[in-house]
Amino acid sequence: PTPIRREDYRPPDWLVPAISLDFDLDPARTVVRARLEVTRNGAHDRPLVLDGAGQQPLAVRVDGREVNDWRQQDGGLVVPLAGEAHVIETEVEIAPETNTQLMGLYASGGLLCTQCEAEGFRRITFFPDRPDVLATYTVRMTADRETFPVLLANGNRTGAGLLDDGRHWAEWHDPFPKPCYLFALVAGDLQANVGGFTTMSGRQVELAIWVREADLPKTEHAMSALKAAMAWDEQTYGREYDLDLFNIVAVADFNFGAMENKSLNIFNSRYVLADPDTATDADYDAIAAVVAHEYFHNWSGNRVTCRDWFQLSLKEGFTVFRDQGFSADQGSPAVKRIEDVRSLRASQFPEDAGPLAHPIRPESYLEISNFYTATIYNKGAEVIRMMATILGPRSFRAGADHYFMRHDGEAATCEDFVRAMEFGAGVDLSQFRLWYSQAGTPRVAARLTADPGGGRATLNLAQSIPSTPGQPDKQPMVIPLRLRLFAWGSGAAIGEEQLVLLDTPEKTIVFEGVGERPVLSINRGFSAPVIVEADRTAADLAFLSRHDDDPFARYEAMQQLMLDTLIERVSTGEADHGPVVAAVADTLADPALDRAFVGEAVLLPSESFIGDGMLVVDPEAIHAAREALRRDLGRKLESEWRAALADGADAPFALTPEAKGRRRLRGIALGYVAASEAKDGGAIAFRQFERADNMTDRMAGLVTLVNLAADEREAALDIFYNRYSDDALVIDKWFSAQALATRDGTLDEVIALAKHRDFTLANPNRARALIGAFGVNQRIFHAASGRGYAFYADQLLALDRLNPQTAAKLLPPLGRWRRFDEDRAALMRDQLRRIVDTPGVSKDLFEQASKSLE
Ligand code: DPP
Ligand code: ZN
Repeated sequence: PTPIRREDYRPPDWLVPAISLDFDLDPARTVVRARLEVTRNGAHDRPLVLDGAGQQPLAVRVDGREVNDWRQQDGGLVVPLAGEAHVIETEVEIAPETNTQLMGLYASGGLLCTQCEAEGFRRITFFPDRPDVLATYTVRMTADRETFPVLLANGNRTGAGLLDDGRHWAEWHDPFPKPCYLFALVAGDLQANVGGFTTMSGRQVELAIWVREADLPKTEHAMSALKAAMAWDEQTYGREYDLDLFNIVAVADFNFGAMENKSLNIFNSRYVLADPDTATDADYDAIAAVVAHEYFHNWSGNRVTCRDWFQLSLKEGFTVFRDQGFSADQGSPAVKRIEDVRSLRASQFPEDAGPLAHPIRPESYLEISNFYTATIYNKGAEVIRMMATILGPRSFRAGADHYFMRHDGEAATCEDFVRAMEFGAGVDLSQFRLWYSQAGTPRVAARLTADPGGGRATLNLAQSIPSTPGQPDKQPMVIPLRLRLFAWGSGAAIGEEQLVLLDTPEKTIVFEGVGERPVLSINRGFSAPVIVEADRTAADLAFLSRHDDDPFARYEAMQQLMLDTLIERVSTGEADHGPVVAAVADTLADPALDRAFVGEAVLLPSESFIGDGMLVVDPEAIHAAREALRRDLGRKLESEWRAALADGADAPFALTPEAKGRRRLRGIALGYVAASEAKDGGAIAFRQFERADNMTDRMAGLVTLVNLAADEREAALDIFYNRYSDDALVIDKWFSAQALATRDGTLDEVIALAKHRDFTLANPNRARALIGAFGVNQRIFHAASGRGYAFYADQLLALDRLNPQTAAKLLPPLGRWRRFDEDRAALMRDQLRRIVDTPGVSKDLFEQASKSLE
C-alpha cells in the first residue's frame, strides 16, 4: 500500500455545496439514493472522483439523465463531466447488519446508526470523502414504524409522516455546511430524556439523550454534564450553541468513545449511562468529560473543521484541552491535572518513545484510523496548554476568539491556529511550531548549584530530544518551565514563581537573595510535556513532598521519590523504604490536603511506568520491588490505612467532591491493607465488596480480591457476575478486573476468559475490557514463555477480520520489543511477523505491525 503524504495536499477538484440523501432503511438491505450538487473548483478538466467502498452503483444520473460513461476505481466512482455545475444522482444498496467494522451505517442492538469519521461515509454512498468538502445535508429516512419508531439525523426535523405499509418517514435538514465525516443518522426504538438550555443570547435549545427505555434512569448525569458544558463554553470561550436541538444517542457497539456529528452526537453507551450501583466515580467523571468534549467540538471541530486528516490535532488537541479545563473547573484542578499527566505518561510517553512515534501533525499514513492516538489527542492538548501558558489567559482567549472568527465555516490547518494565536496575542511563535513537527518527548536536565554564603544560586538547564522514526536530528524546542525555589530548613519559598522559556540547547538562570540551601521545584503544574532529570536527593524530594506550594509539584516529588526507590530496588535488589514511608505518613496526616489529592499522592507508580524509567524492562523484578514497597507501606502505616478505610465508610452515597475523595482514598487504603498481608485483609475487602452501596467501593473490593489467592476471590467474582449478568457495561468491568490481576495464574485465566460465553470480539468495549486490559498488564502480558504474546496475536488477528480499526489500536504493546530483553524481544517480533505475513490482514493492522518491526 502507498502512504498518503501531507505535502501532497491539493484542494478538491469538485465542490459539493449541497447533498440530499434518501434512505430506505432495513438492516439486511438499505437503499441509499444520493443527489449531489457539484461545482467545478478552479480551471481544470479532471473528472468528478467520488470515494466509495466498492459498492455497485445501481444507477448513475447526471442532470437527471442516466449515464454509463462512469467507471469504478479504488472502490469509488469516476464520472466525466463537461460543465461547471451538475447534479449527480447515484443509488446503492448496503447491508448494515453485516457491517462488523462499525464504520458507515451499521446495526447495534436493534438500532441502525452511523459512524463516519474518518472515512466511513464512503461506505454509505459515493462522495468526496475528505473534510474540506463542505455540504448542506437534507436527509430523508423511511423505515418500519414498529422496529424503528425514532428517526434522527443532523439539524432540524423538517417533516414526517406515515406510510400505509407499516412504514413511516422523516426528513431532516442541517443548515450548516459540514464535511461528510459529521453526517449521522439513527433509527430505532428509543426514548429520550429531554431537557432545555437557554443560551447566553436567550435562545431556547432542546436537549435530548436517547436510550433504550430501561436505561432512561441512567441518563441524568450526562444531561447535567451537557448543560454545564454549554454554560462553561459560553463563559470561558464565548461560544454559544447554534441550533434549536441537540441530540445524544447511546449505542452499545462503538469504536470510539463518542462522535461529535453535528447536533446528533452518537455515544458509546459507557460514556452516557450511569447510576451509583453500576458506575464508578471514574465513570461519572469520564461521562462528564466526554459529553463536554463532544459538545465543545461543535465549535472546535464542526464550525471550524480540519482541512485534511493531517490536521486532526487541530480539533482533537484543542478540544481535549477544552474538556480538561471544563473538568478542572467542575472539581479539583490539581487532581484533574495529576490524572491527565498520569494518563499522558501511561499512553503517550511510551508511544513517543517507540516505533509508532509521530508528531502531533504527522507527515504520512497508510490508514488514518491509526492516527487517533494519545499523541494527537493528549500531547496535542499539552501543546495548546503550553501556548496558553506562554501567552497568558487574556492573550490566549484573544487568540482563540480570532481563530473562531477568522475560520468559522472553514476547513482549517494547525498553521491557521498558530497564526491566529500570534495575531490575537501579538507574539511570534516561529520556533514554538517545532512542537507540531518534531516527535519524541524532550528531556530536560536541571542542575542547581548554590553559592555558599554568596546569596546566589545558579540553575543550569539543558534540553535534548531523542531521535524518533524518520527524525534522527532535532532542533531545540521552546519549553515553558514554571519553577520556584524553596528554602531547606524553613520550607519557605524563595522569591516568586518564574516562567522560564528554555528555547536554546542550554540556559543558565541566576537567582539572587538565596539565604538558605535552596531546593528546586520545576515543571510545576507540568507546564511542559517533558521528562525532567533534576539532580535532587531523596531528602530534597521528601522535602518538596511536604513543602511545595504547587500541588502537582508536590505530587511529582513524591512520585519521583517512589520511582527512584523502586528503580534502585529493581537494579540492586534492595533499597531504603524509609523516606517513602515517612513522606506517605506525613501526607496522610496533613489535614489541609483534600482526600482525593492524598489518594493520588500515596499511590505508587504503575509497573509499566517503572519499566519506562529503565533501560531494559524486567517485569518480574519490577513487580517484586513494587509489591515489597506496597507491603512495607501497608505494614508500617497499618493504623493510618485502617483509619482512612473507616473514614466515611458508613455515609450514604453522595457524588460530592468530598465524598469522591474519601472513596478514592478508601480504595487505595484497602489495597495497602491487603498488601500488608494482614490476616483480615481478605475479609475486610470482602465486607466492603458486599456492603457497598456504590460501584466505586464495590470495585475497590473486587480488584483487591482478584489479587488475593483467597477463597473470597472466586466467591466475589461469582456474586458480581450473577448480580450484573445482564448489564454489559458492568460485565466489562468483571472481565477487565480479572485481566488486570497481577497474581500468578492470571495468564491462564485470561486465556480461559476469552472462551467465556459472554466474551465476544464483536463488541469493542468487551474486546478492550479483556484483551486491551491484558495488553497493559506488564507482568502477565510479558510472561517469559511468550504465551501471552501468542495469545494476544491470535486475538488481534481474529478481531482484525471483524473490525480492523479496533484491532490495530490494540497492537502497540506487542511493538515495544526494543524495551525488553533479547528473549522476549525475539518472541514479540515473531508475533509481529506472523501478523504482517497473515494473508488478508487489514491495512490498519499491517501498518501498525510493520512499523513496529522496523
Ligand atoms: N469521536 C472522536 C472524538 O470525539 C473523534 N472525533 O474525539
Ligand atoms: Zn474529539
